[in-house]
Amino acid sequence: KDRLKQKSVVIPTTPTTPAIKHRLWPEINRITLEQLHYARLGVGAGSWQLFAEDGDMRMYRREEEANGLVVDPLKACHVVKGVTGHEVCKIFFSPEYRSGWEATLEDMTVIENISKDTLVFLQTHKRIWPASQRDALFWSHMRKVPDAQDLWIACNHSTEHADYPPNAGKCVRVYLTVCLVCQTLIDPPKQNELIKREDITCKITYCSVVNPGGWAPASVLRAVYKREYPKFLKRFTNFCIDQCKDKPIVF
Ligand code: 6CM
Repeated sequence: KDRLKQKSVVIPTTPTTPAIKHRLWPEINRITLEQLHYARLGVGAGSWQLFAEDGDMRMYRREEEANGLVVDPLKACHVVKGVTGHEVCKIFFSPEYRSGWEATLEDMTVIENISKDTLVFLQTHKRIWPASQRDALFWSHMRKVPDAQDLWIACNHSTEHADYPPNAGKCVRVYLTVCLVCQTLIDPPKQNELIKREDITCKITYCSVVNPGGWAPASVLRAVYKREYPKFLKRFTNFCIDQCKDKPIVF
């Protein structure tokens, strides 16, 4: 009887965040799960072309246009030692770290604090000649993936806000869907309390689709992406390593 009692633990399959009461929740939940599925497909299916490689980092893109604008989907994978998936997703999600790794950023404001795992951001990005400056308004959500081993996701997706209409000032609004999916691997396998940073590896998948929202010359944009995405992933992962070293491991 006691053994039966022990086994009847309820494992939540839907998140228990207070964000579930927010009007955006159905969209946040749907896009996050879609992005998780899309990231886990890898680059086997679809005609992904490798455009950057550095150590364990691989970056792939597909050339696509929508209404004459470049919207090339990007997928990248990387393997980083000494950090957990939870730590990496937390750093990607949290506003306090953003200026430490986001090189294209000019300004960032949290315009809505939905819950500790769900925020709405307004960001302005540095102007890239000869196009207009861009801004982005998006919700951002992070969660642990249930029924999987140490798997975390952070997902960003453009949204609207009555107080911040698009294209009202000097900026053109970009539209983005981005996800970062991270899994912690432990080698050699050990009990929790004995694990050191040198025993952990984080497998990262980053996917991004950005619509520039208005005129931007295709060749310049593709050249910018080719330069900026590898720079971002290297800078971001080095930032994570640096932030986490000498701190207790957060699984
Ligand atoms: O995912 C990344 N960063 C997140 C946190 O900031 C978030 C933001 C993404 C914004 C990406 C838009 C950048 C602006 C693109 C300008 C395009 C128009 C210029 C015209 C040039 C001719 O998801 C990392 C994003 C790394 C981007 C390289």
